Amino acid sequence: MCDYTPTDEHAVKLFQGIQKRDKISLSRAITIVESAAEQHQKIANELLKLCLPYQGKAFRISITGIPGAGKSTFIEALGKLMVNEGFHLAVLAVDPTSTISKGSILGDKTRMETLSREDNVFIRPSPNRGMLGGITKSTYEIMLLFDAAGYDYMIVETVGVGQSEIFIRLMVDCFILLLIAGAGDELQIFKKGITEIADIILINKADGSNQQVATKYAEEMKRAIHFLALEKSTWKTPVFPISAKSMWNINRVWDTIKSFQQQIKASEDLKQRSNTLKVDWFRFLLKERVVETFFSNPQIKTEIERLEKMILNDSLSIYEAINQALKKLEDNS
Ligand SMILES: Nc1nc2c(ncn2[C@@H]2O[C@H](COP(=O)(O)OP(=O)(O)O)[C@@H](O)[C@H]2O)c(=O)[nH]1
Ligand SMILES: [Mg+2]
Repeated sequence: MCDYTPTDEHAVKLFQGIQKRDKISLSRAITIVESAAEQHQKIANELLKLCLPYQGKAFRISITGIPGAGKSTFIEALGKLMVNEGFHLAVLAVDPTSTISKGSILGDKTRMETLSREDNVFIRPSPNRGMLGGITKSTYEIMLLFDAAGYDYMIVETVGVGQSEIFIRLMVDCFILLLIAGAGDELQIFKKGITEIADIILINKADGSNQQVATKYAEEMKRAIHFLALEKSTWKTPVFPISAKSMWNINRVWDTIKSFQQQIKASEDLKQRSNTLKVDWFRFLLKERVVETFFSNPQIKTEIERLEKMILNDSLSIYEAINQALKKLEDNS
């Protein structure tokens, strides 16, 4: 299956554990992939090479919405249906408390207590380092580990902030937007064009006295986006109300996901989109890596400090300082 000859024993051991879907091996592997330490990166590279032939095995879903929209509650509800049908599920959860607690013990509260007890489910709370609302540079690589572990579905929970939605969209097969009626924020989301990149839009908390409002809001949004996306692809983004808490319409979401999955297989334009997204994501990560390599170089760091001092005492223009910093990069290479 894989003609790559591995050299690192540690990576091979982890890989074997991952293939058995051993949760401890998976957790360790994720920690290594996320680590910036040089010896870890070496193992991570070996490990990811071993996993590469399995890329794309699992169907990738993202759930995006503002904090409090009910993403975790929804994942727990949907996850139950997946598990009931015998599927294996991996979740990357964003923990809203982890920014406050700075990754302390509170960071384990993902509010998916029932789901996390299932044998066929693996939940990893994201350390949320602030980049792109829960998405980190390692997210794509972690997904590759899940592919190798033979998960059928993976769900990434993300908080929609700024430009992050676009990057999340690049990484998954199915982008689900979770909104709540009357939050005010969704208007802003709407304007930013996020609805155009969503594959499924759900209006959550459609229960009790809120059900009518949520249903009306879903109808309005459906009309608006279908009007905007006249000649989009073969897929017409479904919009409907749900209640994650009372499990209302969650079956309908699950059915919609499955039919979207079928459509991706069958339709050329959706396949094409997925390939474009892969290349875009590669370019994005490459840019990130270039910036990181540049700023972590000790000589460049020293040079930048020197240049900043000169900018502050007006002995150098910003433009000239940029040229000098880049010159340092050329000298180093
Ligand atoms: N009434 C109602 N409350 C919900 C629903 N889904 C989530 N909640 C509540 O909304 C709050 C935030 O939910 P959570 O899943 O943590 O949101 P997240 O920040 O988007 O992950 C919690 O108090 C949930 O119990 C729902 O469908 N109906
Ligand atoms: Mg959450």
